[in-house]
Amino acid sequence: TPRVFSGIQPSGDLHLGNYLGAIRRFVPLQDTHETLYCVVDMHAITVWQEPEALRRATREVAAAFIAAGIDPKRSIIFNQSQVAEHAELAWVFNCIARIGWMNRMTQFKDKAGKNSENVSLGLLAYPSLMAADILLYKATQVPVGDDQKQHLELTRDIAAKFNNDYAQTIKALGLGGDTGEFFPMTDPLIAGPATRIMSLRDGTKKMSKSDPSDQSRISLLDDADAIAKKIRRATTDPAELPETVEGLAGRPEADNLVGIYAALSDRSKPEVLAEFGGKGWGVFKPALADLAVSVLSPMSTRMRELLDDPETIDGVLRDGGARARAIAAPIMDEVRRIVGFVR
Ligand code: AQP
Repeated sequence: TPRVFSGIQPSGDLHLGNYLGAIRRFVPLQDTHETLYCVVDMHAITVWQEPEALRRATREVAAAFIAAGIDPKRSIIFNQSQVAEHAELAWVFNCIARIGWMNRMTQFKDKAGKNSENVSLGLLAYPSLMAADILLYKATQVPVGDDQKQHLELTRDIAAKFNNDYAQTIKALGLGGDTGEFFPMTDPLIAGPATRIMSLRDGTKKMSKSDPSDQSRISLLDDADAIAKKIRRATTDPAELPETVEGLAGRPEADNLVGIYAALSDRSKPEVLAEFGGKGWGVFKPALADLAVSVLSPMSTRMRELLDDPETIDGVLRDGGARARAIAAPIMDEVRRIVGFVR
C-alpha cells in the first residue's frame, strides 16, 4: 500500500483552512493508504514558541486529528520531535539542498519579510526538514493545502539530487530497487474545492494561524457565537451573490465565502450559487454561520473532551512515535550507509 505523510504545525490556533485544506482530507485516506499524521513541533520552533504554549498546541493538533475522525489505531499519529531521525535526515538534506533553492521559497520570503537577516536559520531550512519528514518514510502521497505546493516541488528536487549524487553507492549497495532511485518522487494531493481558504478580513490573504487578527480566521475551538460573529463581520463587497461562478471573478471575499460554503456542505460552487445567487449577504451569512456551526461544533466538543485528558493524548503520541520510528530507523540506516557514515 502506498504511504501517506502529512504534518501540521502546533504554532497557534488551528483554523478552518487547516481543517478544510488538510485535516479533513486526511480521514478517507486511512481506508486506502498507510497513513502517518504528524504534529510537526520541530517546524513550529522555526519561529519563537513559548514552551508551555507549544505543549498545549501540540496536544490540540493531536486532538483535532482524532476529533476529525483519524483513528489512532489505523493511522500513526505522533509528534515529530519523538523521532530523532527527522532531524538527522534533515541535516543530510541541508547538505544536499542549495541555499539558492531555499531563498526562492515564497513562504520564507513572506515570513521573513524585510528582516531576512534576522530570522532563524531554521526558518530558511524549513523545506529541508519537510523533505526529511516525508522521505524518512518514503511516503509518496502528501495531502496538503495549495500553499505547500512549492515546498513539495522542492522535496522532489532534494530526492532527485540525493539519488543522483549518490547514484553509485546506491547501486553498489543494491538499494535503488527497480528504478535505481533510493528516494521516491512524492506527489502532492492538492484537490477539491477548498485548497486555499482566505482570511475573513482580506480575500487576498490566506487564512493563517499567525495572522495577528483573531477575526481573520474561524478557529476550530471557537464556539457557535464566535463563529456566527466572525462570519457576520467578514469583509464583503456590497453586491448580491452572483448567479454563476464567473460572477465571482474579481470578488475575492465573495468567492472565498462561497467556497467555504461549498466545502462545508460537500457541494460545488455552482450548486451553492444556484441556491443563493441574487440573494444578499443578509441571507447568505446566517446560512453559512449555521452550516459552519453544524460541522464544527461536534468537532470542537470532542476536541475539548480529549484535551481534558492530556495523558491519553500523550499516550497516543508516544505510541505513534514508536510505530513511526520502527519505519524510519531502517530507512535512516540505509541513508547512513549510502552517505558513508561508519557505524
Ligand atoms: N488557508 C488555508 N487554506 C487551505 N489549507 C491551508 N493550510 C494552511 N492554511 C490553509 C494547510 O494546513 C496544513 C497545515 O499547515 P501548517 O501548520 O504546516 O502551516 P501553514 O501552511 O503555514 O499554515 P498556517 O495555518 O498559515 O500557519 P502559520 O500561520 O503558522 O504559517 C497544510 O497542509 C496547509 O497547506
